[in-house]
Order: sequence, then structure tokens, then C-alpha cells
Amino acid sequence: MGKTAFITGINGQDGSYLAEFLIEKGYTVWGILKRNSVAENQTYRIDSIRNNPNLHLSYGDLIDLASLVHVLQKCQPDEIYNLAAQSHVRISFDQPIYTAQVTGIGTLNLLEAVRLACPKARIYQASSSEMFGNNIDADGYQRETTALSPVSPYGCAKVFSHNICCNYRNSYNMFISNGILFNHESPRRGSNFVTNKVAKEAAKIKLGLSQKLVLGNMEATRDWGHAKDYVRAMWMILQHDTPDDFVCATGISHSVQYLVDYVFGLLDLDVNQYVETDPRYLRPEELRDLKGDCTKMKTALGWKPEYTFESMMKEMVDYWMDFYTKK
Ligand code: NAP
Ligand code: F7E
Repeated sequence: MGKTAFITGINGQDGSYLAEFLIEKGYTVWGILKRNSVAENQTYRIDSIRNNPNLHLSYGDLIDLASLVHVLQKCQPDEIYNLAAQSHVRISFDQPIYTAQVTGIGTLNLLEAVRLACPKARIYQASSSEMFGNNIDADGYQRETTALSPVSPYGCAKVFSHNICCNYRNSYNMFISNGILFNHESPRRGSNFVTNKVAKEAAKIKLGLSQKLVLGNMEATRDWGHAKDYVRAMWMILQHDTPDDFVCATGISHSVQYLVDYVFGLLDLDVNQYVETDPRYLRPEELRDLKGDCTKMKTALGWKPEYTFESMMKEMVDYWMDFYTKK
């Protein structure tokens, strides 16, 4: 019999790719959806598997412990992927308490629900490079041993989740692994994150549907990989014989300015004519540079990415060109 997986955040960028990946592998997949007053768009990222008999969706919320216990008792998963979060760093400054409740305490709710309903299940926790803040090792990289020093409410909430997962792993002998993932993107990325904002607006400008792209910090650098490569890493982390923490990254970083130049270059557009900056997109405290060393992932699990920054950005630009051409 195939395995059963439970995914929180199943309709998000990563959750949707992971659900497709696991169904393809023969898993039965359960996921929770937050109640939303508009039902139509909520599952658009999982449209391709919406009617698959091996997909089961129910309403649930990370801040509602009872909803987690009920669904876990029903599905009795072998593997649990905790991907749900208020995941936008700048918005976490607008909604710090909500972010702490969902992205921090929500994880603790899930761990307690697992202890009550299915203590033998393996758990993947979506930790983040945002937890490092501005700490960088002397060689310019962040890795599993780099100290955590978050600079946003989101980063602080993720540190809490990361630490409570280590604590439950050690205290209760649970199989819990943290994947410390660096930025990962795709056409399914929310369009208020910088890669997809740039790809979408550049396509609109190219097609005469917009005149300006307005951004914040152009100097920040990020290590951007593709979400499809990273959900494969999540699965590999849970197949390992022991629970552990792994950094997942490409090891290559670019500035936001480079990202803009690259995307506008793909469409033969003049950056100086169309791109402006506005302080409203700055954060009260900035995380300047991220570049990950994933030697441990590569050595212990044999993971390597299939996409490059260039092939990923091309896919995103093509997606939006196609989207607005057909409209
Ligand atoms: P995303 O697209 O923002 O997806 C977040 C998901 O969480 C959505 O399905 C959302 O549902 C759900 N959600 C939000 N609040 C919830 C709640 N209270 N209860 C239940 N579900 C809730 O994020 P992503 O990019 O896929 O990232 C997946 C996870 O990895 C997140 O935990 C994120 O913080 C973490 N992470 C992401 C990156 C990255 O670069 N993408 C890097 C490191 C770590 P609705 O859409 O219906 O609100
Ligand atoms: O910003 C700069 C911004 O919002 C990237 C999340 O998935 O990765 C993500 O967090 C950089 C930052 O991602 C705009 O200041 C400039 O330096 O795309 P982002 P993020 O904050 O790095 C981590 C690993 C996560 O875990 C998070 O969940 O781009 N930037 N101008 C801008 N960013 C945005 N959003 N919008 C701008 O206009």
C-alpha cells in the first residue's frame, strides 16, 4: 500500500508542487485549507490534481488545534509537511502578532496535535534562511552551523518553530526534520514577492499594459532556486534514516538590481525608462545578503537542483507573457 502524506499550506506555492510530486509517487495526500470568503480562487494552484481520488482536502487552520487533531486522527499520515505560514517578510512587520501566532505557535499546535493523534509520523518543518538575519560565515555563506539572528517578525517566528521542532525531536523521540530553505520561486510564487513581481510587471510593460515597475531595496542579494527542486529536497529529507536539519540552496546569489536587469534584458526593455524605487517597499530592518552552502544536503541525500536562476526566470517571464497575451 502507498504512503499517506498530510500537507499544511497545500494550496501555496510549495504545497501545490509537493502535492503533485507525492501523488505522482503513489501517495495519498491530505491537506487543509483555511476558510476564505471567496472559494473560487483558493485552489487554483492545485487545479491539475483537484479531482484526483488520492487527494483529500478539508478545512483547517494552524491556529485551531482541534481542526488539526480531527484531520490527523482521520488520515493517520506517514509523513507530515508543515508548509503553512504567513510567509511574507515585509507584511510580518504590519502583522507581527498574527505572524507569530500562525508561523510560530501554529507549528507548536501541529506538534501537539501529532503527539495526540499520530506520534509516529515523520514531520518536515519549513524553516527559512530568513532565520540567519545578517549573520554570514567568514567565507560568505550561511550553513546549518551559522548562528540564528533574525531581523523580522517572520524570521523570529520561524526561529521559534525551528527550535521547538528540535526540542520535540529530542524530548519525545519524534522524527522531526527542519529544512532550512533559501528563497525559491516559480510562476506559482505570490506576485508580491520580488521575483514574480518583476517578471509579471516586465511582461505587462512589454505588452503595453503597464508603464512602471516600483521596487524597494535594489542592493539586497538573495540565493534564488526553483520551488520544484526544493519540494523534491523536502521529500528527500523525510526519507533519510534519521531526523536532522538541512540547508537547501543553490550557492549562487544575485542582487535585486541584477534580477531586474536580467528580466528586462530578456524582453529587450530599458530598465532606466521603466523602473523606480519607493521607500514604501523597504523593511524597518533589512536582511542584506543570503547565500547558502548546502554541502550537507548534497553529500547526505544526493540532492542537486535541475533549474538555474536563468532557466527559472525565463519560465516565469514566459508564464506572464502567455497569461497576458491570452487575456
Ligand atoms: P505561500 O505560497 O505563502 O503558502 C503559504 C500557505 O500557508 C498557503 O497555502 C496559505 O493558505 C497557508 N496558510 C496561511 N496561514 C494559514 C493558517 N493559519 N492555517 C493554515 N494554512 C495557512 O508560501 P510558500 O512559498 O509555498 O512557502 C511554504 C513554506 O516554506 C512557508 O512556511 C514559508 O514560510 C516557508 N519558506 C518559504 C521559502 C520561499 O522562498 N518560498 C523559503 C523558506 C521557507 P492561503 O493561501 O489560503 O492563505
Ligand atoms: O524579497 C527586496 C526585499 O519578498 C527579496 C519568503 O519566501 O524568502 C522570502 O523572503 C528581496 C528583499 O523575499 C521589493 O527587500 C526590493 O531584500 O521576494 P522577497 P524575502 O523577503 O527574501 C525567505 C527565505 C522566506 O522564508 C520568506 O517566506 O527583494 N525587494 N523591492 C522587494 N521585495 C518585495 N517583496 N517587493 C519589492 O517591491
